[in-house]
Amino acid sequence: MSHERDLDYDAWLQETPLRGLACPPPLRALVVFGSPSEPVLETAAAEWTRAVQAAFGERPVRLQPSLDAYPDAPFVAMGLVPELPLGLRELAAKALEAAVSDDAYAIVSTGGNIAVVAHTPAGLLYGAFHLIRRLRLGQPLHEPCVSSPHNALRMLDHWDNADGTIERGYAGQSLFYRGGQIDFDERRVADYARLLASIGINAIAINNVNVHPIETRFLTEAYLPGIARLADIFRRYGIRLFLSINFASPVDLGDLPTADPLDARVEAWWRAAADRIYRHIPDFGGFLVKADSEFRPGPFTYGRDHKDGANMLARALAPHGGLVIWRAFVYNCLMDWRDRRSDRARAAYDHFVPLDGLFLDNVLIQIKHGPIDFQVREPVSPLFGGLRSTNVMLELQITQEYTGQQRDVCYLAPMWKQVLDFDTHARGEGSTVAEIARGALFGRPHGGMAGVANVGDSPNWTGHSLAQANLYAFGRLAWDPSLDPAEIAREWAQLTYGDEADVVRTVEAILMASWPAYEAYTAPLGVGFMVNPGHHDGPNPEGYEYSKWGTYHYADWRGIGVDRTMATGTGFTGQYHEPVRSLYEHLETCPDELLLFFHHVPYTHALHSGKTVIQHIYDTHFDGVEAVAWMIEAWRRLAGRIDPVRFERVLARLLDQYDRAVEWRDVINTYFYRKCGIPDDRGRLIYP
Ligand code: GCV
Repeated sequence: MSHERDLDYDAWLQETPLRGLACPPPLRALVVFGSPSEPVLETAAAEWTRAVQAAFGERPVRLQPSLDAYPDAPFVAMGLVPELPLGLRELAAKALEAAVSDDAYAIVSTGGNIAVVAHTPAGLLYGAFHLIRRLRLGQPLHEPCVSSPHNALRMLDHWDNADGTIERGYAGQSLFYRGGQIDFDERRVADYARLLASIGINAIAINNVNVHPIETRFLTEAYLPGIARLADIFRRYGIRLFLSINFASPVDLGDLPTADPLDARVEAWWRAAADRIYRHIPDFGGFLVKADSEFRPGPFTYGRDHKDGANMLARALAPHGGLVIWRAFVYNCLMDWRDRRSDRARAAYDHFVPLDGLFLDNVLIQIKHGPIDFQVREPVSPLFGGLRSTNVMLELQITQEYTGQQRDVCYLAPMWKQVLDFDTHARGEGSTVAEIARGALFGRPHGGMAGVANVGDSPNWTGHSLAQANLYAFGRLAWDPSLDPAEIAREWAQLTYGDEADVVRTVEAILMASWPAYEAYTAPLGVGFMVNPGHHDGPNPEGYEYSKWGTYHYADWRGIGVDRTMATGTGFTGQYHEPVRSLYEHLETCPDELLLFFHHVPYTHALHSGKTVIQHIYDTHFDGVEAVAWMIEAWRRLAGRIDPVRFERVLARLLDQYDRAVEWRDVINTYFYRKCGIPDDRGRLIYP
């Protein structure tokens, strides 16, 4: 694919010349201190060289490193600390003194030279991308800085299937598979890996957590050579490969009559499987496991629990340094809507808190950010702060399953930021999800963040071009959760569309308006799940109301919402620490945006905003459509200032979004009007 044809392919690593700028002298030369046979270090040098050449049309001269003398001409250096010449080595060691992570880097400036320094090749790669970002953003290149990732694991979970489809994928087919085979375009996968490395991603699970018969065979000699070729590509960009596994593999592959985790034959089987994988992929990351969840097999079949299952796999991987990432998305998906006492929101906590402290040190429990399932608004899962002696990881959904399916723009960073900043009070004030997920709050050896990937083989990776911002923001927040989502949006807009101030401001404004808009025209006040069953797109207020999935809102002619209080409801609020528990327990203090998640109230209930629930519903649904109309107008004003291909692609999506928002507005408003018969106090058209 040629770059002229589709600039979206380069995403935030655009290669357009930086017009009007002469190449600053140090950028004309590059000197690398480190073993030339180290592939990640070579990637760092190659990326920097490529970026300078693209920006100025000049390829930096590669100078030979010397431990005794600096080159005469000014230069950019990239080097591993022990390999640096003495003066620079001391400077680098000092700069990196406080940085605990192997992935940390520093930029130091010596005379007119700029040096990117790190303890590891991966650190250098992240440093190189930082310098590239500065170059494209027009920031001072010499400014000293040191950066260390907040999370050790910064991971993408692909829900790709071997047949080439992607579960909840909205951007084409898999980049890795076709027709049941490992089948990929090497160049494309490498381009993907560099996008990921540029935002600090260092781990990738390449197959769906729902593991089907073909992917079950990924552990065998039939598939491992192909998987190893993928691992080779990602390795060059500092990314370790993980596989999702089927807990029943020993049975499904026909080797054993049981998958009981306490059966010695089963343990030996997994040990052999791990040994085999590591023969092909020496730096294999480990297993991602969905067990006893949504009909996936797991230890429950044998009367065992999650700890038995996870620890058995952990013992198999431990000799190789591998990890087990065990998902907490476990609930009864055969519920009865008639039973008002049972509550899916409680499930993860009820399953896992009794096992706290019993998991081995190379197990992490991966927790979805909310207690239900990636809705446009949910409270934070109380499992954060509930587990104290277990490694945990935060799972976010970059792919927009419930947030517009990459047909609607919905920039998710502001939502993620609220999750990361949420104070669980598990150890008093300041016990944020960000500190828990990284492992710091409870002094855990492992932690991190995983995002369910939103890419496929579509030419612009993500279907909706603006959905690239979500992938970008995920990586940036996983590296540094203190970043401001608006700043990330601005940065992304400038890197992607160039530095015309008006373009950057407008794209930022559209992105920042998009999550509130999506929430406004879809499900109100934290109630969630008013979508069509199965594909989860579009309005269907009772799509799941009488189903087995446990996602009910209990709307009747008087009111709506789920009573999850301890006083009169399911007791879910009791899973939080004080003062969060009381905040949610009481109607008077429960935040408006989560009201219907925690309480069942009449339509005439007055919110803190002063509006009644029903008037809030009507108003937000009209406002949400207006917000989309505003986005279209704002985007249209950028005509001629963004290349036509990218401009038209986004415009088409926004126009489609308008129709979808109207559909949501009318279905939801009519639904509630029919339920309660209360008219809109502003007399707008609500279909009877
Ligand atoms: C991969 C939701 C999604 C499923 C997904 C599941 C999970 O239920 O709709 O597609 O399965 O979550 O996270 O395991």
